[in-house]
This record gives sequence, C-alpha cells and structure tokens, in this order.
Amino acid sequence: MKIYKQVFLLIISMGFVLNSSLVIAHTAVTITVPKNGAVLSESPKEIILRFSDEAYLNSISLIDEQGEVVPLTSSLPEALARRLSISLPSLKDGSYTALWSAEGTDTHVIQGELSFSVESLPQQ
Ligand SMILES: [Cu+2]
Repeated sequence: MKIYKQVFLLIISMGFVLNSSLVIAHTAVTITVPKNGAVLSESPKEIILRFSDEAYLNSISLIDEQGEVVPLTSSLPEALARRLSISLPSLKDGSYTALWSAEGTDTHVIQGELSFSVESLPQQ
C-alpha cells in the first residue's frame, strides 16, 4: 500500500508542476479599449482586445443597462491575432457590458467582461 501512496503523491506533485507551467503560458488580455469602467463622451466605434499572445474570438455580446442584448452588426474577426477589434453600432447614452470569450493557441478558453458607459449629454 505504501508504494501506491508514494506513486500517487508523485503523480499529484507532477500535476502541480505541469499545471503551474501551463498557467504561465496562458494567453491573457493585456489591454482593452475602452478600458473597463470607462465613461465615454461618445459612442465607441469598436471594442479592442489585446492579448499577450495570439487568440481567436469565440463570441462577444454586448448587454445594455436594461439587460437587453445589443445586436452587433459586424461579423466577428475570424483570424487568430493579438489584437482583436469588434465594430460597434452607434450606442445611445447608458451603461454597457461586453461579455467575451476567446481561445488562446493552447486551446484554453479565456473569458472576460468589460463595462463602460456612454454619456454624451451632461448628466442632470
Ligand atoms: Cu492556457
């Protein structure tokens, strides 16, 4: 029984080493435009996601402050790239949240959320 336990522990610790090296290799978002929490004086033309390595965008959805999905008119970028941009329709004043999902070259899924608001008119 003892040898099994040692083998088991060895496998567990190898798993940790393997996992931590994968964590380092993960593709991550480095910059977004707009920045999370940004207050914009006009509707942004696009959302830009910059990654530490090439990534492929699986999906993105834009939700307004009523929780409604804002239809995106342009198609998603199909290429694997470090910089992915998604064109936006003209947005009226309000708060928006973009939920996106991408995949790095290691096939790991990366998900993120980006909130911003448009305030073209001075707030009363
Ligand atoms: Cu990864």
